[in-house]
Amino acid sequence: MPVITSIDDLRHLHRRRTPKMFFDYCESGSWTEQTFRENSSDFDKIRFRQRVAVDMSGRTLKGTMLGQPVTMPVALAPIGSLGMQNADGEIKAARAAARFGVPYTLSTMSICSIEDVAQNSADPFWFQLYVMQDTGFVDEIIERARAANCSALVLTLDLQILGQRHKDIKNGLSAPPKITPRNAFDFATKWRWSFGMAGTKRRTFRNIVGHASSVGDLTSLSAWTAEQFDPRLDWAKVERIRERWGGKLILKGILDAEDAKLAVKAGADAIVVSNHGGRQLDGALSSIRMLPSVVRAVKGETEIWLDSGIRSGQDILKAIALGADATMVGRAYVYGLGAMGEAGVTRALEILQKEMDVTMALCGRRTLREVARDILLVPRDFEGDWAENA
Ligand code: HOC
Repeated sequence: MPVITSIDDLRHLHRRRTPKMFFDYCESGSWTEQTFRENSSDFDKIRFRQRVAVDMSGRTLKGTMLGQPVTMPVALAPIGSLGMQNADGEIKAARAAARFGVPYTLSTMSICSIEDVAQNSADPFWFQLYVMQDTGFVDEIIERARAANCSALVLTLDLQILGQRHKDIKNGLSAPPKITPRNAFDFATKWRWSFGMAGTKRRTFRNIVGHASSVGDLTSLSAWTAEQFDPRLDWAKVERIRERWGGKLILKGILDAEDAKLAVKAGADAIVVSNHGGRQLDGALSSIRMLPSVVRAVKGETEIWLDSGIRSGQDILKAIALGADATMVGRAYVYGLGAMGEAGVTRALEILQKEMDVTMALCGRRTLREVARDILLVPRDFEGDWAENA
C-alpha cells in the first residue's frame, strides 16, 4: 500500500484501481478542457506571504456553513454517478463527511438514492436538485429530500444542457457499464472495484428510476438530459422552488457578478461560485479568477462559497483570503473514494485540513476570521480586463 501524503497520491491510486471509464468521467472537462485546466492552474498563480515570529498557538479551522458548525470550511460537492467510482460511494462519502464534521451533498444524478443514503448514514445531508420539465417530479423529489431530513437544498443552475465531454463519449460511459471487447481487460484488472460492485445492488441512477424512460449509456443520458431538464429554468422558477422547499437554499453555478445579484434577489442563503469543475462552458474563466468580482457585488448579502479547481488545503485558503466564506470540493474527495473507499474520503479530508492548518500558521494567522487578502501575493493582472467587462 503506497504512502498517501497528498490529493495527487489519491488521484494516482484512484486511476490504478478504478475502470478507465469512471476515472475519466471524474477527470474530464468539456470540449478542449481549457476551463477545467485553468481552474487549477489559476490557483497556482496566487502566492502566499510568509510571516514569522507570530504566535501560532491555539489555531482553529472551525466555522459554520449556513449556521451549521463545520470542522473546516468545506462541503462535499454533489457528484453525478458517484456510486460508480466505488460501490455505494454516496453512502461512504456521506458517512466519512459526517464523521469528519463537514456537510455532504447528494446529487440528483447519484447511484444511491436519497432514501439509500438516509437509511445508511446517521447524520443529515444536503440534497442537490436538477430542475426537470416535469414539475411533478421536481416537487416529489423535494418532498423525498424533506422526508429524508435533508438540511439544505443545493440548486444547480449551470447544467440545463450538458457540456460535451469527449472522453465520456469515446469510453461509452454508462451506469451500469457495458463490458465490451475494448474495455473488458481494463475491467478485469480492476478487481477491487468489481468485487465491490458485485456486493451491491445499487448500480444505476436510483433517484430517477421510474422517471427516466431510458438511462442506459451517455448518449441516451445526454438525450435524456436534453429531454427532461427544464430549458425554461429562470429566476421565477428558482423562486418557486425556494418557496416549495422552504428551507436553506444554496444556488450553485454562479460565475458572474450580475447573476450573483439576481441570486441574492431570489433569496439564496448561499451561492457557489462555480463553473461545474470546467465540465460545462469551456472557455469560461476559472472560479478563482471570477471570485473577486462576485465578492465585490454581494459580500455580506449571502454566503459566498467557491468550487472548481480545488486540489489542496492551500487552494481553500486562497479562496477564503479572496473573500469566499467557504468552499465545496469535488474531485479531491472523489479521488479518495476511488482509491480507498470510505477511508479514502476521510484521508482526502485529513490532507486538506492539514494543508490548510500549516499554511495558515506559516502565514501568521490563527483563525479563518484573520485570513484576508493580505496573506496573499496576487499578480496585478489576475482579474484582467475580463472582470472589468463583467
Ligand atoms: C449525464 C448526466 O454534475 C456532471 C454531473 C451530472 C450530470 C448530469 C447528467 O457530470 O457534471
